[in-house]
Amino acid sequence: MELNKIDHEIQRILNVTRLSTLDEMKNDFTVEEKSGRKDLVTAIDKSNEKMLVSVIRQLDPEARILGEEGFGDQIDDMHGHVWFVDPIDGTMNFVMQKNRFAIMIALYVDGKPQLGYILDVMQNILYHGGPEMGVYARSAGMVDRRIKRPDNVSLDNSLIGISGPLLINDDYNMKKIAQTSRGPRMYGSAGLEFASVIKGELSGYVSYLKPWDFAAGNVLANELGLAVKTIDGAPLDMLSSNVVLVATEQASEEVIKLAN
Ligand code: 2AM
Ligand code: CA
Ligand code: CA
Ligand code: CA
Repeated sequence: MELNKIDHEIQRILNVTRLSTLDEMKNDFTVEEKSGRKDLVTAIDKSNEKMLVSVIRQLDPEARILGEEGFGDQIDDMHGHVWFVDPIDGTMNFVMQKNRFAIMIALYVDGKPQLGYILDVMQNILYHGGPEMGVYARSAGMVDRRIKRPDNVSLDNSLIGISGPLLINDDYNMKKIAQTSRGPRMYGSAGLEFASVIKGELSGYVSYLKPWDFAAGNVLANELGLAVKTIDGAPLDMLSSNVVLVATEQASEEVIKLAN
């Protein structure tokens, strides 16, 4: 199937998944601890992932799918069509706030970013795009609005997103990085923090993340000329955990210098 037809179908299924999420949220749903009380999964994470995986398989017979909750495939290399699915990004926010969470999908072909989607469920804003296509945000009932490349702002003139654990533990000199900025921000959804960097609300975002947390944001950030690297300044490994930094060129250089 052509890329733009796949794109259209993914946008459609994201909306279906959003509606079923809103519906299931009205009733009680199971919440389980994964590694502990700060790491949760709900029945809705699981049902979303099952639905998205089954639709992607129908759309793209070549698909190999890496999903957080394990309903996809075991993936050891980036050959061919590799999809990433995060059925609810910000599960803690979802459980505690019923707000500030996203559904994310990304497609890479032979390791190259192709399509990325971050759906802010409660605001009903879809961030999407890919190489040579541009990056767009679409609010409910509106047309796509093109997102332009954010200004190359410096750390001292901007806000920076830093994940809770990194800042609390002062890993990689994060307190100093926060002090150098105009202030740290902490949203609890990697997808929505990537979206804030893409919109130019934050000069950067840094967090320890898994592939499904950064795959979609990486597609969109790349297309807008933002730097996406590990905190050491190395390229991301798409198949393992990374301390990810997405930032303007200027802020990226400054953060990497302060962190190492
Ligand atoms: P998740 O909700 O899909 O698990 C803040 O917790 C952000 O970091 C969320 O986007 C969350 O994604 C992600 N994250 C990555 N690893 C995490 C972990 N071990 N515990 C909690 N959140 C994690
Ligand atoms: Ca999780
Ligand atoms: Ca996530
Ligand atoms: Ca998740």
